[in-house]
Amino acid sequence: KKIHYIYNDAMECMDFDERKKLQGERLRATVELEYNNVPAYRKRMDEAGVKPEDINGIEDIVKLPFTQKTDLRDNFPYGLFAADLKDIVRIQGSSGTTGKPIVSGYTENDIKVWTEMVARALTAAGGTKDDIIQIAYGYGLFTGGLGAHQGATEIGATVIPMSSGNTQRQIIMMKELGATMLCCTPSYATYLAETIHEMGIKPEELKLKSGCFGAEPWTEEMRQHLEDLLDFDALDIYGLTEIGGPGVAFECMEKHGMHINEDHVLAEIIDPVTEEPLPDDTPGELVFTTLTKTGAPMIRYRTHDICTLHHGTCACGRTTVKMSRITGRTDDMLVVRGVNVFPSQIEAVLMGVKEASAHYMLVVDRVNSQDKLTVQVELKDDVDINDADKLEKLAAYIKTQIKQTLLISAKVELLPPKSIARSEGKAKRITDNRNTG
Ligand code: ADP
Ligand code: K
Ligand code: ZN
Repeated sequence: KKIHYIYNDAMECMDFDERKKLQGERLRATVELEYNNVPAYRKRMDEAGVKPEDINGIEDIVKLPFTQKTDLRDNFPYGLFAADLKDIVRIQGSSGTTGKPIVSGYTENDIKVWTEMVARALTAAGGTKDDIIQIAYGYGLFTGGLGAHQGATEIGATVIPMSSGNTQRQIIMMKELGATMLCCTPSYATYLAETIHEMGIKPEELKLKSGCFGAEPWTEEMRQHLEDLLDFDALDIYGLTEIGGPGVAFECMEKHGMHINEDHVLAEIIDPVTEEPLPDDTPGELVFTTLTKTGAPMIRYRTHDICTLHHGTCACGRTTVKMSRITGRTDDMLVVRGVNVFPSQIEAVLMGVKEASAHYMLVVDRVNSQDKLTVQVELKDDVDINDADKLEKLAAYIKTQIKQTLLISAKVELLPPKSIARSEGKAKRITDNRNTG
């Protein structure tokens, strides 16, 4: 039987109607704050003919205009801040996975809120003050390192602030210090786990019991791979700089969707084209409105992340809405000859092929005005790379699997073990050569 720990019962297990009321009040306050302090958003509301008085409950959110990533760029750096700089105590920035960097500002209260969101996530992963938490997310402008650090400190755990990189040293510290939890990107966790095995260290020589992995899309198959390698619980954690960093949503031990911290953010799913709200369990673009942020609040911020929402009471006792894994970000979606492809779909296929390692790259070229997708698959150590006949059959098999699952034809290129660059942060899974001359 799974054991569930909850950090803030009152907020995480709140009655549905009571929460809606709280969200409605907080939404109104946020809209007032934006209207009065952020000229760019006030202008947008005026153009849409909506005033703060029109917002009397969460149903009214559909009246409000969206905020886009381009708005953050156009108003860079401080144009969308609702607080005076004297009340801003921290700047964090997006890691710049796609395009120009953007920043967000946090008041003292925003930091408190964010810290508690991560504390809830770590608690759900079984974290307590008896834990030794190794943080291998990068520290810096990127929210991963400091976010996890603050949350781990909040629950009273012993923090090892390793930051990312220096893989051998990470592992020596993990073993010698007896780290019980690990926080980093899932791709770095995979790299660490595989290196642990290569160093001849057995999972039972470590004290790891769980880990919170996020900041990039990953799959159920990747979870299985990680849990097999390290014999622990690998949980998903989600967040983004614009809304408050990691901890916006997190998995409980049910491992079936991430609980959204609904007392602090309001989530919607919309059709990215028509911008109409979509019902539960229907995939669409995730949109967030912050409910308690005062530094740089965001109203109907379009994340470009694709997932589903599901309301209900979870077996863990939480009543907060759950979001599914992110299948991909629209920025990362490849359109190959009219078919949408996310790296996570290819990952799911490859993880089912026993000769394929967890490392891959999608390369897109335009040849004679036709898109061509090549899937580079790194082979596992034990595959005989000199057996040309076997490799040819294997490539054909993977090609068929991709065709059957994604309905696209891709060229499959098998690469020798260790030939694809490892990631210490967010993995790069796409090389798009189409617009580079
Ligand atoms: P960026 O990656 O855009 O430079 P951030 O560092 O703020 O900016 O990262 C936020 C983004 O990372 C999210 O919008 C989402 O695309 C991705 N992300 C974060 N956590 C997860 C997760 N658990 N699963 C999938 N994607 C995630
Ligand atoms: K300040
Ligand atoms: Zn749950």
